Amino acid sequence: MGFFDKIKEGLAKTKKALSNTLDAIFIGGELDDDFYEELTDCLILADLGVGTATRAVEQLRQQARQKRLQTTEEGREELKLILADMLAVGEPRLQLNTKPSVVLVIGVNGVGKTTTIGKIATRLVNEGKKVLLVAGDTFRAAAADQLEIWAERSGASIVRQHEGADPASVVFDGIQSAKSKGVDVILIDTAGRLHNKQNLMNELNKISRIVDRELPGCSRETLLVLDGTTGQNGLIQAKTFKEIAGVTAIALTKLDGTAKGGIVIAVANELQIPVKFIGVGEKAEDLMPFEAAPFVDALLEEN
Ligand SMILES: Nc1nc2c(ncn2[C@@H]2O[C@H](COP(=O)(O)OP(=O)(O)O)[C@@H](O)[C@H]2O)c(=O)[nH]1
Ligand SMILES: [Mg+2]
Repeated sequence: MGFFDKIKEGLAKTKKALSNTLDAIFIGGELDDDFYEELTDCLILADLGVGTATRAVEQLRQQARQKRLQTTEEGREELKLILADMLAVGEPRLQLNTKPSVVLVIGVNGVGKTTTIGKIATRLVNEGKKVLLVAGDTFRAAAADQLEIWAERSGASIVRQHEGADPASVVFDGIQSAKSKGVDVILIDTAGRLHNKQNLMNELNKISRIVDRELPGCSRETLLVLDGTTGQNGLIQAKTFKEIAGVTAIALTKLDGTAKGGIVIAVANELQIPVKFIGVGEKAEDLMPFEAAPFVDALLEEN
């Protein structure tokens, strides 16, 4: 299945929720106040959020005036460009330029961190990279067991310790192992106990210091995983993580399970952090490197 079709499938619920309204708005009308008003409502319905939806429609009004657009069909094409532009913040791909590189994966419990790590590992191994998973979620033994299954499935190696171990110490072990085995990418899983913000911040800072000390100058990404089904709540979570951890990339999971796929645009636009992956299912192949233009095409195309 091609990229575009897979996005469409992943966005099926969103598209179903939007399709009647979108087609009613876009087919055969004029770019008048009613159109802009209905469009704003429709984008809010898709979970762009009031701020982002209003901004997008305001830009569309301006462009329509400047470019003398006449029809709603032209409006649709212009809106695609505007939304794609809103999504274009920062580097679209993980920057993994050193050997090893490090991806620290953070986010609250249940959003899909471990699964996303497994999926990314699968991709990287398929690209011929040597990948090591670090079981930094030591809160429950089951967390490391789950990561171990993904290691086996993907062909990555894993470093884990006992339940309750200091995550920074697991990371330290992981880095030593990576150095001795010539690993290309280290993916670090963490526990996301956001209800204890200070603890979480201390834990992530400690991990960060170990990485700095043991791998000075390495390429590193802090990937925040957000559950797409939590909509605007996820955005609030994201702001907190941005504050405590210096997030460089976002993975939005479970887009297959929500009618509110527009959250992707809200997240990128409000946080000014690039969405680098979207999750559209539970299997290894259900993670897509994010691409703005086809995403927006799929969202807004005629049904
Ligand atoms: N439908 C769907 N389920 C997902 C996706 N990503 C993760 N999940 C499921 O979400 C649940 C929690 O995932 P997990 O990786 O354990 O979350 P963690 O606590 O953040 O590590 C699991 O049942 C996953 O299979 C996705 O993109 N789509
Ligand atoms: Mg987990």
